[in-house]
Amino acid sequence: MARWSYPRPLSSEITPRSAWLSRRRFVAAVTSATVGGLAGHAQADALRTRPGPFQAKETPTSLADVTHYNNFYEFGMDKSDPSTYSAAFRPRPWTVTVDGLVSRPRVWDIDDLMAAMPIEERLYRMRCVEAWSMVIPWDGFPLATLLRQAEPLGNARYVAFESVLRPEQMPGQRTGLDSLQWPYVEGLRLDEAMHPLTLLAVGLYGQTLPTQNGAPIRLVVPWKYGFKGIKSIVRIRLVEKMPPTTWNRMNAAEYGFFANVNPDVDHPRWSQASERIIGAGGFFGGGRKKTLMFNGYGEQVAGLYDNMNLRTSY
Ligand SMILES: Nc1nc2c(c(=O)[nH]1)N[C@H]1C(S)=C(S)[C@@H](COP(=O)(O)O)O[C@H]1N2
Ligand SMILES: [Mo]
Repeated sequence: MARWSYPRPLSSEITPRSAWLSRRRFVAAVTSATVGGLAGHAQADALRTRPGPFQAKETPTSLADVTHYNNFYEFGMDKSDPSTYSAAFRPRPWTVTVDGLVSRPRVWDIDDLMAAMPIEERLYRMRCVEAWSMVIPWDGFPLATLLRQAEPLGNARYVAFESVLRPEQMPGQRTGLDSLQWPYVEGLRLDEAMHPLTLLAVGLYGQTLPTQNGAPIRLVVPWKYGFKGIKSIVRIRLVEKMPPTTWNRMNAAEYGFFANVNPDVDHPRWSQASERIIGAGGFFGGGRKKTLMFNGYGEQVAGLYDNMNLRTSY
């Protein structure tokens, strides 16, 4: 990976949480020129958001960790690769196609989409399948709002998502990660997709999404392992059959379609009973906690799985 020669972001571009908190008080008044380039890369602009429901109680992970400890294999396999190698990625112009089993298919320009949707800020816990976690203030809108506009047909049962395929800007798509079969794809059952917790994020910490976090638009499903949160989405398709998903296709024994956070069902190679909290307390003690069923969102989502055996449907 070292042969890629993208510029590294300067540490001066990284804003600590304290600066974010004070900035939030006047964020509506500042121009994008003032806040441009805060986290990650050039496209960051202030977003107009309003506080949404579902606020986690935990302290948010620092903006530096949220933007420098990432999984985004299109930009490499190490946690630092996405922030390093995504600088040349251009999330404009961009369209998101909503089609398949709907009455009103549409190709949305991303800016029209962001203007049409009410953007809320929601502090969500995120749990990666690799047994670490963060708490991230996402800015986005419910996926349900977009799907309702498309008017799903009666035979639509699942939603299939597709990431952008752009090897000229995504070095990981040019290397030997063949088994992933680009583009990255993901899916949800329609009732999961319509759940009010399921978010399409267009920003975090009050600014447009940094490239390494999935600019310009990505999925966030907080009761599922992080790999369900597909980044840089170009297509959302309503379908009848359960769609293929990237990690399940690569290794079905290790990564299921549902991928609900579940401390009682271990990954074949490690325990899911606890998680390392990124940015808290280092490796010795302090920075771990017990993992909660559905990542702590059981009250909201357990009913979706009443008739399912979550040991076999993992
Ligand atoms: N297109 C795409 N989306 C992706 C991934 C990826 O490699 N490619 N990685 C997933 C995984 S494994 C995780 S944990 C989250 C990480 O999101 P973050 O870097 O914003 O924390 O993105 C998910 N979405
Ligand atoms: Mo992950």
